[in-house]
Amino acid sequence: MSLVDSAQPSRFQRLTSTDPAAIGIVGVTGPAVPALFGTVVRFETQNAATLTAGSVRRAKLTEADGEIIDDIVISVWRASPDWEIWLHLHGGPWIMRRCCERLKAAGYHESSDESGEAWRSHDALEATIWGWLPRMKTLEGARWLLSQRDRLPKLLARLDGTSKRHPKLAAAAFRALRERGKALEWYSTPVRIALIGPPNAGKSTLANRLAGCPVSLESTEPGTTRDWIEIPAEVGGFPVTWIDTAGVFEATSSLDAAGVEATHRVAAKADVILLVLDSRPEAAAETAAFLNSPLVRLLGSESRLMLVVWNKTDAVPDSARHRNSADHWGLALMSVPAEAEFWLSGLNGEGLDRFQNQLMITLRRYPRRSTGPADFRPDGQRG
Ligand SMILES: Nc1nc2c(ncn2[C@@H]2O[C@H](COP(=O)(O)OP(=O)(O)O)[C@@H](O)[C@H]2O)c(=O)[nH]1
Ligand SMILES: [Mg+2]
Repeated sequence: MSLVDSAQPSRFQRLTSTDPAAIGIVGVTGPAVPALFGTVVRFETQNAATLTAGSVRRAKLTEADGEIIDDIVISVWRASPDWEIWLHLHGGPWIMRRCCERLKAAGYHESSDESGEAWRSHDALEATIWGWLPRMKTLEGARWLLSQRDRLPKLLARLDGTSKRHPKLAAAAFRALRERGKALEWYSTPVRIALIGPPNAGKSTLANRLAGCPVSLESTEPGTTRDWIEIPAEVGGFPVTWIDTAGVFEATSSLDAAGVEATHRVAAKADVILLVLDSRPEAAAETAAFLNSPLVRLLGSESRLMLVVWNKTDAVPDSARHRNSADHWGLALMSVPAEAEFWLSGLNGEGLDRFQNQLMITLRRYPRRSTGPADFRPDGQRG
């Protein structure tokens, strides 16, 4: 369906309502669309010349002075010379209004076509999918979401066709539907994984390796990390935030004590706890002290999902490995599921692939930890 109206070549229209929704889409059309790039809309790396029909790009919606109004996604329905693009905003009346003001200042007219007929027809499913797109934190998530345009109707048709005659098939289809809701959350909300352990266990080295670049200071000096550091990354296409923390030990100085205290706070807010332990026999005393610390006892008593990494395997002879396992440490590690124990070396990367491959499989078996009622919207989605 054509949008082009040669009498009013540069137009935009709000394609979603302006209620305080979490998403908003503004369609923009006209030959002058490229003039918006670099002024109203800025790309980090691409330039407009690389945009073709079907392109989807992250960008910033900006003020004239470059100040960022919103992180957005742009989808290109038609490119040069007769452009049609959609700006996918993080909804909210203020961002929507500011976007429209910026477009007006750039010489665009707001289309008053209430029926929306001049615009590309879009069904409710498609609109919802486009609306969710900016929330996807990884490319894999975006691909998965877009694939639902074809897959979801097929699933619904299966449900419709089988529900009466084949209750078992219908139940499976319902389960598949529910899984999609969960996948949406996993792709849009990074799971927060706190690396917690005694000083010198190799938390910072591991965090840097998982991030793929040095972010955290590593050193043989215990107590190098006193604050915590959040590192956004992805594992198997899912967004995660690794949180490197200060080592937990019986602190004597007030600065060290503040570091341990900060680790307690981080642990309380993390979705998952990754206990990083030094598997070398000479570290056994520190490991024992850490596992008996008030923090680990508290986490154990809360039945928090804990994963264990036995680190520094490169420095442990094979024969000594069996001595370290959650079983061996008994009560302290009772809430560690068997498949959530990993042996690896943050230093040379041994065992890291297996850890990353297994991690999300393990995590998805368990409900995500609620961080309190305030984080949940009435529809059950996380805010
Ligand atoms: N052999 C060996 N040494 C490691 C490994 N990971 C870390 N280290 C060393 O252990 C020391 C402490 O590492 P760091 O990451 O700062 O520990 P953190 O205090 O737990 O953050 C450093 O000298 C690291 O080089 C590992 O997998 N194997
Ligand atoms: Mg550290």
